[in-house]
Amino acid sequence: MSKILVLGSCGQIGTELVLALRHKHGNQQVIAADLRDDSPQIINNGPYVKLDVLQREEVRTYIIGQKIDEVYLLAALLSATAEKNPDFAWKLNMEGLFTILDLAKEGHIKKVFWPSSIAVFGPTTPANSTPQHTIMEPSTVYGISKQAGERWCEYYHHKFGVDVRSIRYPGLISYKSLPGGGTTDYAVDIFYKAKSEGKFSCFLTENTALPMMFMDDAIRGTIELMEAPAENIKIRSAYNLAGCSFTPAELAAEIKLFVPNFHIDYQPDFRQAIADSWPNSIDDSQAQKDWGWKAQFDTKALVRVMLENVNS
Ligand code: NAD
Ligand code: AKB
Repeated sequence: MSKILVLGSCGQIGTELVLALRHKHGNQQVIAADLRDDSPQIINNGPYVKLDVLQREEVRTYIIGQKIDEVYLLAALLSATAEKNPDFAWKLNMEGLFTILDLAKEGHIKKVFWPSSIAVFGPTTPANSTPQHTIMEPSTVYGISKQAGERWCEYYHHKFGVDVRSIRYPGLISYKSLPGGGTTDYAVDIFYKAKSEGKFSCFLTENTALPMMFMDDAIRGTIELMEAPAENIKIRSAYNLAGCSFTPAELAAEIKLFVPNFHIDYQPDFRQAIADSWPNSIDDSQAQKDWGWKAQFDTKALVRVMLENVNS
């Protein structure tokens, strides 16, 4: 039985990933690790350790001592927060990755998951149905760190045989945990405001289309990728993965079907430039071909589930 460590486990993805992995492998097999300890959902139902991914020696000692087989490295600064603190974003987003890749290279870890993002694409990338292989000139510090991370993952795989796997997640929509400082966060916040106030002020313009995905699809995709036979994983940088794609106006129109008096207005801020540099939609045919990926939630389905589950 594999012993799994999720680093950065108390955030938007980690909370749901830990629960899903514990359901699959057993609670004691999946260790949650974070700087934070304010996520009772995962801290109370299995092992938790306070770890700072920037403390390389501490992380090494813990992973070697606990005989960890698989690491999911989620700790990072997301796009909007990273633009406010570029030096630290680069440090956090890169140093933890090297610590984990080196442990895998030395044979201490068998498998690594490290998430990339649609932020690896930039203003010169074809914006519609963005292909797996295309122009990648990211214009944000977050995107630059993700693109560099992808290159290093591929390098460690080819050069040292490290079994590292990755997904370019779109904006993730969830109700079990809140998002942590991204440009796509509006598409979660809108549901809380629709239910509690019946109105929402959006920091992107009405026609800004972005790739998005419901969290259940993202978690299932992550686990399916990690369980796929190694020989099927042809991409060792990161896979494009598509869920759905919508603009704030299209999302608001879907919400109005359930909340008829819902009102949205638009007050774009610095996040508009980030969103403008990202694709509108993603071509994920390579992931479909290599390991059978298929999204289950379209925009209508995720709107219904979100409105049923967010607290007003
Ligand atoms: P999040 O901000 O919600 O969670 C990150 C977690 O990492 C937090 O709990 C935080 O406390 C922890 N952390 C931060 N610094 C740490 C450190 N030094 N040591 C240990 N833990 C630390 O982020 P998320 O949305 O869960 O994203 C996880 C990963 O997925 C990130 O790499 C992110 O770039 C990537 N991603 C997320 C999305 C999305 O829409 N959520 C989309 C694309 C990619
Ligand atoms: C963000 O908006 O920064 C993230 C992402 C798409 O990487 N949700």
